[in-house]
Amino acid sequence: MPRRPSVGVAAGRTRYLWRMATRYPFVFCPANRSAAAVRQLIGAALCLLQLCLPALPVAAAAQRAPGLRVASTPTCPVSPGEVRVPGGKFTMGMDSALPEESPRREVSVREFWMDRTEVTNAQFAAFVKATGYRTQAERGWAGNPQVPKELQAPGSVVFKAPADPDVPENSWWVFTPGANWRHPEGPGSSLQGRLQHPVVHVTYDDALAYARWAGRDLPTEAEWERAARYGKTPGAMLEPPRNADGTYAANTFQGAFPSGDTGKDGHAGTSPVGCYGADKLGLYDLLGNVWEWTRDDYRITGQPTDEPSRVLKGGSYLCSEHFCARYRPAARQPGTENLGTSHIGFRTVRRAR
Ligand SMILES: [Ca+2]
Repeated sequence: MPRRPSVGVAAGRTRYLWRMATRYPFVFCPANRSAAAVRQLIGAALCLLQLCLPALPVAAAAQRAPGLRVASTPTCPVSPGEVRVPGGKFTMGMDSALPEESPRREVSVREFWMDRTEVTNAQFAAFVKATGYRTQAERGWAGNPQVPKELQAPGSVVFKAPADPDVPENSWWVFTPGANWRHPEGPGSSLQGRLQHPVVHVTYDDALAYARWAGRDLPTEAEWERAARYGKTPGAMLEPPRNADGTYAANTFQGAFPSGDTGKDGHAGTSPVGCYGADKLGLYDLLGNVWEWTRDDYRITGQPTDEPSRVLKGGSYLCSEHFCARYRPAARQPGTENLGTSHIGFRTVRRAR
């Protein structure tokens, strides 16, 4: 049985995370589409184990974590704004990859305009300055009947890569009091050097509030996948994102997951938006960097749905070829609506009236 913490906020938060993890076992967990079933089961078990550890002192540890190093390049040459995504019929989903991507089916979307990049910390700061908005992680969960009182303190879930490879693989994700978009690794961390990185630790409602303020919306899953598939070859639907010359086309994870992010693609942890070149539509970072919220409810056949979840798309800087591998257009996973993490962000869309 997983070890249970004994006291305080950490214990309560752990129960909440445990409930989500057992319901949506891949919310925080990597999966290897090419691994044997037994390896997937072991991986899932380790993920569940790590969610049962108490919160740890974070700031100093996070600064040591290879996966959380601040990128050395503060900005990349990209303009803000939007690009037009043509409407039409297209094939969505896959039958030859992960089960949740099936069935492969033909759908159609109307034309829309999508943010060229993920919403950055600078853009989110402008929204907060204009509106005084406080995110869920800053407010906490007081009064939410779904969250036990002892774990309603403000905070968020932070990926903490073990600096020492001998550290047991059971502390990758830690609920961190005080973590939020301003303090991505918790107290002691800041946005210094990261204003052009995608905002993280935002819930679905936080993202939607920003979109509404901007006069826009979050994409549906079909819209997001239409954009991500546009102009790509069938082979690109299964392979890691690469340019024609073999260089990296997205910010993903290289090395031994979870402790050995080498940053071979130029960045360990999140990167400034726009560092990996635009796709055929002119969009950046649809794959990799951070997962992106969509409007669609996430349904899991045969599992309870009392923890509202939305579809996340695109994978993140934590997706490697050996774990996760969800840096593909059809890949998807659930995100619990009222909980952000250090690898979930968003971008917005505008539709014709
Ligand atoms: Ca990377």
